[in-house]
Amino acid sequence: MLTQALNERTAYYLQLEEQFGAHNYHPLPVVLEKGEGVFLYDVEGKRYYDFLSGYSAVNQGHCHPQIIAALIEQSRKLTLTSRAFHNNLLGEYSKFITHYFGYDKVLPMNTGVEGGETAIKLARRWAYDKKGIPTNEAKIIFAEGNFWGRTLAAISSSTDPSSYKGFGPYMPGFGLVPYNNIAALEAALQDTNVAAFMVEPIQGEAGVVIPDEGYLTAVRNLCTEYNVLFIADEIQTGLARTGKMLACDHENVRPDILILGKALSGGTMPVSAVLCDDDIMMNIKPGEHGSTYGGNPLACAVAIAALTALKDEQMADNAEAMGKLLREGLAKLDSPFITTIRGKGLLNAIVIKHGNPEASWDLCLALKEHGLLAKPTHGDKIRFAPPLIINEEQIDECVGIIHQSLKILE
Ligand code: IF1
Repeated sequence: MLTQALNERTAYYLQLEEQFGAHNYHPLPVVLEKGEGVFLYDVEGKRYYDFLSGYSAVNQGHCHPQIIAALIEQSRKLTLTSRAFHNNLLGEYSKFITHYFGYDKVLPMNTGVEGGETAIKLARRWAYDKKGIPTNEAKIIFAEGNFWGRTLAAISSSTDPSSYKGFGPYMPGFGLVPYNNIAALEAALQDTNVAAFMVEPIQGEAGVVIPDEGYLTAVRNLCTEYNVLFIADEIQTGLARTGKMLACDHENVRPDILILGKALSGGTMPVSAVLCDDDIMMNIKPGEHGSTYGGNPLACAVAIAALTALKDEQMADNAEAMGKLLREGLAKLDSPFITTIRGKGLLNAIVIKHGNPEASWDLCLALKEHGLLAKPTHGDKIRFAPPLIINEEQIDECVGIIHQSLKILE
């Protein structure tokens, strides 16, 4: 275990969190106070490349000028009306985002997990009202290794004990199939009570697991064949992260229900959205679903700015190009400690092999010392997911930082 003397200010903030906050996270010992574009700054004034991007919420870069401008301007005018009344932004935003992604309707929520909950409620309702599944018999199938949040429903579909263990009883009506396994999905769809298959086009939390080419196409075809809804959780993979606006665009497939979150607000506030066509959306009637903050005018203004920035600055194309450069640069390092380099666009992960089980944590501490922030997951994996505005020169510098930091493992 690498130990370092902590600066006084850093130690002060760590101690506050330690004493007064729940211990439900294990962050790197760095205290950030400022962000700008691809950079973060700590309370000691040190600058870092951000290779996490708020788990892909900050695709547009920290404090993106147009997003912040929209946030400030709208926050001076009107922030929340509740859905008891109309506001002059919800309609404009609904038109904007449905045209942007090509769906009839949007249902606005806040966090990603609420987007998932909403999609599942829509699927269940569709199953009863349209597909004719007997009341309370609808099943939702998920892929093993899925992650869609921390609510009781979300952990009920989880195969990760650290997510679900000790929080039962669990939500009934959920089933699992292995990820990237079409035969297993087809077998599960033989059950006529299946309403939907909910899946991430690339599994994020599982360690950036990319399915075989053709998987999403096959999922689409099977769902159509068996009259089952295809729900794509693009909360992490969507919004240009993987080199296309949606990860489903890599195979030109259109999910029946699309869930977005994270970068929909460019990291400024929780904004999520569920998109689908009328046949699914119109089964939910007034009073049957919603949230106090969902569709608030501040969120609407911010989301329009966040989506506009993605297209105006061609962030999908940049993610595609910079992702290739990053993976090529990492491969050229030819490190004996990196067994795998994988990813699409700027959603990447490396797998570390080392005798010391703390190796990836130690590597992240070394990266921090050299000015790059990344976080280990599942022990041996490190995600490399910088904001999508990173340029070639910066990628080169970051590969250099990674090269230098790997020496700690020798
Ligand atoms: C945490 C990882 C990322 C998600 C997908 C829904 C949600 C998420 C595909 C829920 C959230 C998070 C939450 C964050 C860690 C994180 C994560 F490390 F688990 F794998 F992003 F990579 N669908 N992902 O990835 O969205 O309700 O959180 O807004 O600390 O739990 P949320």
